[in-house]
Amino acid sequence: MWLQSAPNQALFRGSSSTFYPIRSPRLFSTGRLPSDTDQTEAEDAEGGDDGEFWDREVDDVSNLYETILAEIVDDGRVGIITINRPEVLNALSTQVMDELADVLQELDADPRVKAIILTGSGKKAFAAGADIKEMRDQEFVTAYLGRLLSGYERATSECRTPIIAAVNGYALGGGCELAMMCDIILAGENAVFGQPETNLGVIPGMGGTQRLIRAVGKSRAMEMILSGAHFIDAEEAVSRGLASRVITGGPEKLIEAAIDLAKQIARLSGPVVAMAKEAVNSANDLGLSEGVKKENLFFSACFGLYDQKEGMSAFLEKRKARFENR
Ligand code: CO8
Repeated sequence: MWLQSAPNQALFRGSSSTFYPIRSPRLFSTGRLPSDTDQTEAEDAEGGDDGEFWDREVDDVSNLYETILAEIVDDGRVGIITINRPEVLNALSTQVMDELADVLQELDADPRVKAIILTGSGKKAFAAGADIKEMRDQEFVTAYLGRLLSGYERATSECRTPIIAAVNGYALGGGCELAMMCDIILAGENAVFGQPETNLGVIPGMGGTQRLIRAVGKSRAMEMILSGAHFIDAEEAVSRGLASRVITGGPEKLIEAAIDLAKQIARLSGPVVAMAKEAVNSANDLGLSEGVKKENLFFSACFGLYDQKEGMSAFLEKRKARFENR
């Protein structure tokens, strides 16, 4: 688990893009998680959001992962997961998928983390698909009974925290599927989405046949999957609704935009955002009337929250809401 002891390699991306050692909120010497109120008071006392809050007495944390980097930014509210195999265009090996599933579970379980960003390292790829070298010698029985590369499906479907894919470069095969399993896709100007599996004698294996058709329509999805070609660039991805925005200016700008978006989500009430996410995702799983019923139930549930009273009172009193995630 990444929030436990070992030589410190994990990184903390400060507001100025400097890297600092992670100061894990789980390891506060008080043995409890600080609430947002604690944090705001601490920030106020220390003159703002400059990271000093995290310099209180805590243990350093390590990153036990070998194929991904895990970072915490925005004072613990935003997690960034970077697939870190640039030499093979971030190909998704079993180890990558296991580590992704594991860190995602960790971040989702951390009550301070309100949004998660998933990206790939280097300038060329988000992920160029499952690791072909690793897959080549698989047999049917080992792939089927071993649930080859299937851990992430569970990890994302059970994740209540919003996940933003920052897609820089190739998102092919499993990489495209991985991006589509996230809640929002931001496309760097060089993003390329495609499902070239048929070229390799296989078909998409992580939801591509189901999610691509919903994202780009049957004809375009069929064209891509059956031909293994005719990839989608960033502009087309946005025009078809596969991605929400194109971010120009390179990988740094893309990450900045993803962090800005994550921060906007993170300042809201955690349970409200989680219910909104689940309600929207239900549209893919349920029929219209069942989906609307579920939405209505969640909507009603919001009125049991302190944050609903706070949000509406703040609006009427013309002040900023201070949500407490309850
Ligand atoms: N697996 C393993 N290695 C890869 C992969 C991959 N998917 N993609 C690239 N690499 C390696 C290359 O072998 C190369 O390594 P080396 O330097 O040792 O030769 C290195 O990355 C750089 O790649 P290229 O030299 O090919 O770079 P180019 O800029 O010339 O081309 C491409 C970039 C077009 C992206 C090209 O690398 C390519 O076509 N890659 C394969 C794309 C692909 O077919 N992806 C689908 C894989 S199958 C799949 O994803 C099934 C999903 C099933 C579900 C799994 C869930 C995770």
